[in-house]
Amino acid sequence: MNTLPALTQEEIKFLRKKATQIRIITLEMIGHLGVGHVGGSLSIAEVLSVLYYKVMRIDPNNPKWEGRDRFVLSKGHAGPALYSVLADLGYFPYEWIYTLNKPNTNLPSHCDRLKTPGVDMTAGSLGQGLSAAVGMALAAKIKKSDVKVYALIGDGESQEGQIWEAAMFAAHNKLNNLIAFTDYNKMQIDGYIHEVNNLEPLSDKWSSFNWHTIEVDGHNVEEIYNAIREGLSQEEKPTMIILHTVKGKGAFFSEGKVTSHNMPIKPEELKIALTTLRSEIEGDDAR
Ligand SMILES: Cc1ncc(C[n+]2csc(CCOP(=O)(O)OP(=O)(O)O)c2C)c(N)n1
Ligand SMILES: [Mg+2]
Repeated sequence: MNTLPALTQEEIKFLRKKATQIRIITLEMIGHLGVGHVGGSLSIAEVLSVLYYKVMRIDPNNPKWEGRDRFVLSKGHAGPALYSVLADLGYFPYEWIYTLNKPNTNLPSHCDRLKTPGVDMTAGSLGQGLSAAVGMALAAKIKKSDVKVYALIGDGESQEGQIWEAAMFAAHNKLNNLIAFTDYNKMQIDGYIHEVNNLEPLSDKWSSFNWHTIEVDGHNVEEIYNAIREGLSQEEKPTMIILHTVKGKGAFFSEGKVTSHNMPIKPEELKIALTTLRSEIEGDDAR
């Protein structure tokens, strides 16, 4: 059943601000290291904001709580965006962000559930995370638990065959406790999706695999939230929410650029980008 109330204007403002904060922390983290997966991290700030600050049942003080909702970042190279949220929520000391991908770090470039408190699934080998999420959702059904499972895949990742095997199995098992998102930023590591291996018609594909499918502006927190509400009210089907996004969103050196996939950040560029994002937050507060 749909148990989420509609968002208030205050909540919308709060979630937008959190998305900007996620971008700030992500850039600080990658900027401190000097290089990283900027593009695919910045494109998912809004969906992470909605999930972690409004939708998911979680307890940052108890990351292994059996009754928590699960989140699988199947496109595990976007780890820095997830770490930003987890750091902000206090899953681990904030200073850890300055250890990203360094020797002996707890924040590796790609997500590792054995290293980072709050990370529910190890990922990085594209195509596998959705299968793990399907297994988690099936396990919850078998245990008659009300745990919900959320999974985020990339559009380039959707070119992996394993995604479609997982899609078929989730629908077969009527996993209405599973909500997945596609970060449809139209780019992968080697270039534009439609040039490498076209996914269209993507929405029709998911529908024909028997998923409830919704397309939204992936940078609009209200649209994302309402799509999740719709997904949670499904009685028979898993839900795929296709997020139309812009790779590298929010920083002048990365926004809309294929080169943002894994890029260096110069200190002077970082400074300018952070100033712009911080002024957005102040502007938002003034509205
Ligand atoms: C199985 C597998 N093949 C190749 C790679 C190398 N790889 C890392 S990221 C990436 C592109 C992913 O594109 P997409 O899913 O669109 O990610 P995003 O645009 O969100 O960064 C590739 C091919 C990988 N990690 N796993
Ligand atoms: Mg992509």
